[in-house]
Amino acid sequence: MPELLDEIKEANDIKKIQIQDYNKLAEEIREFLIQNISKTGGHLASNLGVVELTMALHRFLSFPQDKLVWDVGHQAYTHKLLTGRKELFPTLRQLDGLSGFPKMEESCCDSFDTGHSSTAISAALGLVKARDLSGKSNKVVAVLGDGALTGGMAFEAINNAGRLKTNFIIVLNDNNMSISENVGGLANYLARLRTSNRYTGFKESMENILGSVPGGKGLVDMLKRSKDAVKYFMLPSMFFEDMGLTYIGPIDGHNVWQMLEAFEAAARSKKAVVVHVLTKKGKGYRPAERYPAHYHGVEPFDITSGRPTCKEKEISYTKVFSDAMLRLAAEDEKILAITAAMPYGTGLYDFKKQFPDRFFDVGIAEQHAVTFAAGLAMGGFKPVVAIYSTFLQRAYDQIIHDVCINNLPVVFAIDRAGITGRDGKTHQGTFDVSFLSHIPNLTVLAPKNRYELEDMLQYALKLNSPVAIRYPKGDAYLGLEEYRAPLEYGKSELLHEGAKVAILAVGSMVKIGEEVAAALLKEGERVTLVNVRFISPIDKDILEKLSGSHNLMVTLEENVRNGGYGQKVADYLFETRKQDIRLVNISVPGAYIEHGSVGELHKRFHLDAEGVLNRIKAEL
Ligand SMILES: Cc1ncc(C[n+]2csc(CCOP(=O)(O)OP(=O)(O)O)c2C)c(N)n1
Repeated sequence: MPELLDEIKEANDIKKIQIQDYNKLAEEIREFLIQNISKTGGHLASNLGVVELTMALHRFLSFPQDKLVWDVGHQAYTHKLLTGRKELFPTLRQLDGLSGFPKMEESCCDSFDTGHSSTAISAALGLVKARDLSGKSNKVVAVLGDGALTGGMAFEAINNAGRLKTNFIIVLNDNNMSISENVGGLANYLARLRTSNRYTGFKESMENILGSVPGGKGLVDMLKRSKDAVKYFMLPSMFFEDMGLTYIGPIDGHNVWQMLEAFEAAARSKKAVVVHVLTKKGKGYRPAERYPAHYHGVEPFDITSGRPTCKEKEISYTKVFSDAMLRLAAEDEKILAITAAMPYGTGLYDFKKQFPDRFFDVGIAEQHAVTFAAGLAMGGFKPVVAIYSTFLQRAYDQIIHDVCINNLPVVFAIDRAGITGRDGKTHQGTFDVSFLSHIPNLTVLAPKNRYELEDMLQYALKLNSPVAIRYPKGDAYLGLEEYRAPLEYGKSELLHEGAKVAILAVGSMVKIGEEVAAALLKEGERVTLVNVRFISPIDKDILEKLSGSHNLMVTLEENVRNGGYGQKVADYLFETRKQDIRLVNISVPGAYIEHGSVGELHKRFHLDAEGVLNRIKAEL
């Protein structure tokens, strides 16, 4: 039974616990997290790593007046525990339950809703300026990981923070990992900083020694001011300091006492201060310590074996993409693969192993990934950029300005398109049709099943212009295998020909359309079913044909209505003066969709077969 944790009923209660009991409290928190996440699933390794860091921050700050901004926000479980949300943990990431990310609606101690990476310094810097402008004196702290620091926005914010003349604390939680290994020059730089304890020790002892001898103080000051090659005893912390920030570290991120000292020192500064803490991802659960990437985000699992408790998955779209990439790349050495820090999630890990020279993990840098791909394509290669729908939002301008204006053969493999489930509103992929399908030169495709994803990837790589293929999270649909007509540019696929009602389904919704068509057939209604295939350009010929013989058209898509496929059909009917045809647009509501399982959310928004069937029947 957790004893100390039970004493924490609301924010700031941690201050009532003796600091010498903090190790026991940390143990209780870890046990609680492991027990709970093993049942609900969630972000395990990152949360286990920041237990002491969060405790130290909660000892140091006063909520809700002080502001704490978590980058990404996947590591805020201990923060939730320490702000009175313990009882809600059994509902973590469940429909209408506790969110897996910071959420202001849940608690006044959450300062910013987050989910995407590398935003914390910018958001917190805004809070600092707002504080100063309104004459307040509360503390503001941003916490970001070494992975998040590879995102361009973090650098943009540091560039601005360097000019600050008031206090702002940035905690760099360095666990030497993004989801997978952290990449690039920055990872190397942090590795040098991490091993610089002896430099810190050396710096301090030099200061002490020199400071204690006559005239030594002046020498220390002179050395500190010196811009010469020795640069303050060759400390590798120069990057932050040269940018105008103060650097403190590296500090043991599992030692609350040391962190508190560092935070107190940082709070005295009239500048932005980076406190560099070193933590172990997965700490306290052996499998997560050994395989932090694997245990970054988990399904419910058995604590003893570490294995998932849910049933074996069928083959996912991600796996279909992964295998197709291997096959196609073996035949064409021009094919390259790019990920923004998600080699596992996007299914490119096998590609990395098989073709290491043709694989690029650019860090959490979606914008750079896209323009980098444009350069590769300009240089004669065929890059495939695999990015989740939600994270591709970042690269809207790069898609237009760098890829599509130059009409370059870059393929966007857009995984997690549509409703993605438990990560909630920051992670749903329900906008990509809207933000991609109006871009000139860009072809936008959605496969109905696993076979079509394979065909579309092969087709896209031959097209010699930009192509986006969107496919959903989870098991690939294996039905309709017999319908495998070759892809023809701009043409949809007619699956069943009926009368009166035509269902036009996009990608993942073809499966639902098929179920609905079968149910209606049982009731004596033979409907037409179209697999849209091309979201852009749309197939006007099929719309023309169907409008001559049907009086109800139903579009199905996992995207918001605005800017979706259904609106393109509406526009076509309007332009061609076919207003006598009734059009029903079934899509995702134009709101931010909270967490829950994909199935539950489909049901809630009437995107399951039953919901669609009822809607059509109501129209009939
Ligand atoms: C823009 C964006 N791209 C990708 C992701 C997916 N993602 C979530 S956490 C994470 C790694 C973050 O690493 P780090 O900041 O070091 O935190 P850690 O999990 O190691 O604590 C990534 C890539 C994201 N949340 N946002």
